[in-house]
Amino acid sequence: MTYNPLSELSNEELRKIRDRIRQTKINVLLVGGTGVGKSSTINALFQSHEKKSDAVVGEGTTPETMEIGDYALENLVIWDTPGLGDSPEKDKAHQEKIVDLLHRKDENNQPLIDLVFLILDAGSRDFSSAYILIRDVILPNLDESDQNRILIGLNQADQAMKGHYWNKEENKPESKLVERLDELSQTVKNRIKNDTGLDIDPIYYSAGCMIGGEVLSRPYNLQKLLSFILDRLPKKKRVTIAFNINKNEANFQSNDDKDDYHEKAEQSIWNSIKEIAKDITEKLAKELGDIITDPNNIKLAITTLLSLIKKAK
Ligand SMILES: Nc1nc2c(ncn2[C@@H]2O[C@H](COP(=O)(O)OP(=O)(O)OP(=O)(O)O)[C@@H](O)[C@H]2O)c(=O)[nH]1
Ligand SMILES: [Mg+2]
Repeated sequence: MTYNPLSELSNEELRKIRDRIRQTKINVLLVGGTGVGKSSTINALFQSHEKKSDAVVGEGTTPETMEIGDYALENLVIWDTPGLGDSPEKDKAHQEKIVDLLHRKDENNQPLIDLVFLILDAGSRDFSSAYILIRDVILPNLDESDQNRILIGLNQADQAMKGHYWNKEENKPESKLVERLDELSQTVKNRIKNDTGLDIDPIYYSAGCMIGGEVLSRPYNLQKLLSFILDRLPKKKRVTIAFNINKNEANFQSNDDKDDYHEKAEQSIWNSIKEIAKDITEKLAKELGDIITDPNNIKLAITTLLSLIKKAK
């Protein structure tokens, strides 16, 4: 028998938690120039998102995909806006779409968009259209209380110096590239602070690159990115992300060592589950709190809970 940290919870309690999670939707608005790696980022982070219709229809999908389809694909909505910067006319139309989305409300009359994820290409020198987008399009259309909903990613960290100083074997930047990436993050941060007064720390990462099944570069700092995404979502919604994470754990292995991003994300998801439980009963929240006295058990508790919830249809 494997150890089940949640064996003391009743089916009734699990069902209630499941129903809350099922009712939750996360909407992410993805913005950025053409080819910065918006699609690659989403595919690396999340479970076969682009196969949404396949998974829902169920034709030719594995049972696993179907299972996720029941929860994840219905619960995580990515608004992948077409790349900006192609032409002024097209940009104007895209901007209108962004403004419209930012003003939409969900069924609880809360802003529909939980997170605005702006992706930049770390290899680029010119971020002027991104600065304009934040200053003139995104910020004026967000309530002041929602300004922490913006996340900036600097993708293609491996290519920030045209591929130089990227240690392929260890899959991480050499010190010269780290310096460049830190400098770049600081420049973007300062500029946005100057323009808008907003404090945002951009995260540099690589979504990785696969062409024709061949891995040309592996993902980097994705677990860090994930933990920052979780941080910016409303607390009770964070657990929903857990259903959507890409099962390919290798994608999340290489990260900078400034923090333990796996632990951070697990903690965040567990707290989210406890917040949901608190809404059900204080007693349930306390039970969950009592279950985990050893932080090393959090991961197991989350996995167990998620699989129990999936089974308890
Ligand atoms: N080396 C490297 N290549 C990357 C990375 N991320 C994306 N790419 C490559 O960059 C190209 C563009 O990536 P996409 O994900 O299609 O970019 P996009 O932003 O969705 O592009 P549009 O939808 O056309 O605006 C692809 O060839 C990717 O494989 C990365 O982190 N490193
Ligand atoms: Mg794309």
